[in-house]
Amino acid sequence: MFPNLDPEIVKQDFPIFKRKVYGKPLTYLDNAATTQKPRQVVDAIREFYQSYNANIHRGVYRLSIEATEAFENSRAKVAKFINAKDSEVVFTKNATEALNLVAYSWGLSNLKEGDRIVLTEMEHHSNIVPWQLVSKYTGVVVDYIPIDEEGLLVCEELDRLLSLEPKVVSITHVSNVLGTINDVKEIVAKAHKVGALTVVDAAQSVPHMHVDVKELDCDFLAFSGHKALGPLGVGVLYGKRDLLKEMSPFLGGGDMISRVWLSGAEWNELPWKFEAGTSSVADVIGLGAAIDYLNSIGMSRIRSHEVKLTMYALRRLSELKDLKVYGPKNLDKRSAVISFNLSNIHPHDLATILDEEGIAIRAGHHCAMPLMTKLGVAATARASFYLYNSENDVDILMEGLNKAGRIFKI
Ligand code: C6P
Repeated sequence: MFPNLDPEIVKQDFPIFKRKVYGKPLTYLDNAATTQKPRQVVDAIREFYQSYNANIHRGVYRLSIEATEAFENSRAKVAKFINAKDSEVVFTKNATEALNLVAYSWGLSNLKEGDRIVLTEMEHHSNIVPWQLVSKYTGVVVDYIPIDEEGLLVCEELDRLLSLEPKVVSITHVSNVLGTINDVKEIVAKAHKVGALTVVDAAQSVPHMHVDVKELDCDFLAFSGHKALGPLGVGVLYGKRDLLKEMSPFLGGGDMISRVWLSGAEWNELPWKFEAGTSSVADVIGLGAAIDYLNSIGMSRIRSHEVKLTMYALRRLSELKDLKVYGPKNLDKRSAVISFNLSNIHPHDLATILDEEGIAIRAGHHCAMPLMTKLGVAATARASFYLYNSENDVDILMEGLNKAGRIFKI
């Protein structure tokens, strides 16, 4: 057994926690939106620009060779992290672009009017709108698996929708609002039984728990580097090699071709076929450093730290009367994301009061408007934790919420 993770020690690796917000320490609880970056990631990016900044896959000179090696080395790290082959890891701008890549490149060539796609009511807009666009272009029908009172998928409805033999099942691994962890492995197995292609939005899972694409057996999986300690501007699409091979490119341009004539072009090998134009090289290298950092701590330690912290936060939040928490009660089925509403205080007012205390939470619809409609609210407040958050951060949040309660006289 590894010793428990000590968030106060972890915090020392994150320069941002040295700053003050309105003269107070920063209490950062918006990790589902983006995470802070450790010194090791910032250093890797600085090192690239200071020592070997060059374009990749093009130059035969030393700097370009070093940049290409570092870039491809990051790919290998990402591949190992999720148990994929290097050629199955495509770098994109973010999870959103990765999901759009599947919808456009696979969806538009393989779907036709009357076909069905299954999503869930808890999806982020990034896993709804691309499929709605595909529906507009092709006439496919989009079905949604409903959620129950606790924010869990209704299994009977999943089975009913699968009996209609959809061509695609695209679901989130972890909800960015409810924190629900879906049993992706089981859903993928069921979807494959009816011949559906499976897509997993892993934006909120890969940074927080061990995710193995072979074990899940999903066809595609998407996530963003910036939610996993990496820099903004780089995301990942994993795809099974045979599927990626058959697909047309998403974007055309430099680097994604092997030959071009005036009358046509031949595509590059995988994965470069899907990486048109100059990549965000420094960010990819920074993501590699982020993965090294996560590995040095260990994903299972991160997950167990978050489970304990979520349990503590839920217990402390339950002290507040008139506070409604959304999402599953069972901690095995929830991540370190807690959405809530305090009495009738608007989440934006709440977030503003907390901000004065140096506390960063998110308030709004969280890019999940259909889910807000289902929950019967316009918005929620949301605190989301990561490896550097501690019980002390939860206590500071509680003080802030108590202050808001006093201001609004609840
Ligand atoms: N959710 C949040 O505050 P991008 O923007 O492409 O890096 O990630 C999109 C995305 C896709 N799926 C899920 C489940 C997500 O949570 C997100 C991003 C952020 O909840 C920003 S809206």
